[in-house]
Amino acid sequence: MSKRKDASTENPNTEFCDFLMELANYEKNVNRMMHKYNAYRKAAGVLAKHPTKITSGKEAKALPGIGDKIAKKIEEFIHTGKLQKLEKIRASDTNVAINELVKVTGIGPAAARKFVEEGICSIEELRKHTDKLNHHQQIGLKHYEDFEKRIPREEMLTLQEIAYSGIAAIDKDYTAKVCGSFRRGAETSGDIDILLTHPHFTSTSKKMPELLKNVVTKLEDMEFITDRLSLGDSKFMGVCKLADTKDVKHAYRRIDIRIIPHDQYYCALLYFTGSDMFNKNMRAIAIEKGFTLNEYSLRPMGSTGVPGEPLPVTCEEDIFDYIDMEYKKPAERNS
Ligand code: 8DG
Ligand code: CA
Ligand code: CA
Repeated sequence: MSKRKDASTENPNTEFCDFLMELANYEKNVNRMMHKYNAYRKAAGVLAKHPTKITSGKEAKALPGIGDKIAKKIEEFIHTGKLQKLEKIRASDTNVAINELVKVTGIGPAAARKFVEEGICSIEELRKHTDKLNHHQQIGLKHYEDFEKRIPREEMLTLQEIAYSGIAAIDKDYTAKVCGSFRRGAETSGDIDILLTHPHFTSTSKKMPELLKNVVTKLEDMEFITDRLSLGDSKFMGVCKLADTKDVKHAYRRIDIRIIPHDQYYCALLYFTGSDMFNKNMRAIAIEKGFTLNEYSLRPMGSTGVPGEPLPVTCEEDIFDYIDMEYKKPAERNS
């Protein structure tokens, strides 16, 4: 049986998508212009789905999500094989340095710029100045190479099994679910995203931070979680790893665990399954239909523009039903 082709080789517009994503990351990491970041990503997403190779700026502009400015860039790229704007961006040492430093978890655009201003312009330089890094950034740097690697689905399945068994051993009433790209069926994932809920914890009950802390401690005792990056009442960010055998050395992996009030679980499950482009599109549809949708709830919008009470939701399908959208399985939510 032939292997399924890589998605990138199937996309005739890969070159356009690549330069749009490079511009997107530049706007996010260097300029902190999230609107531009989102506009470039949206255009790249539209082109990634387009079945034929775009042959002019005009053709691109006819697609939803592609405006005048992006169409002009596509036109320039078609005619010259490159983009002046991108050449300039790549020629700036500051831009290149910021783009490198933000790859370390815990270093955002602002921290990266600060390091660059202090003359710390590369991962190698950072390693000489670990005293300037906070705990999260130090762990991020320590496992930098591992965190850059994506996690094969096979390994995700093993990681899931260990996490689930640890959680069930504390209290069988927990519900835990690995979401993110894994739940969408991805062949590789960037990290492990676990949602946790418990019937005793609801949006109207008191906070129950021990529900999350107990899970983290248990997974540490099992030597599954190896480091904490941050632990709040509702969100844990950390590091985990499979036990090495004499033949196999495993990589350190990023893991996020969130505890969700029981009545908000399905809105959170939908949100944290993503993709985030899918979420943006679904939220826009919800607004068109007179609702407001976020990671906590789905609420009807009153005529005064004030959202009403959260609607009862007992599964993901309910959310699609309310906004009159055809149900999409997680594997169909990749863009
Ligand atoms: P990956 O880890 O395999 O690279 O992809 P992912 O699982 O889809 O992305 P993620 O960054 O781990 O985020 C998990 C889900 O959270 C994502 O699929 C959708 C949701 N999400 C948004 N917006 C954002 C956001 O701004 N940041 C993060 N971290 N997650 C977001 O919808
Ligand atoms: Ca993920
Ligand atoms: Ca994540």
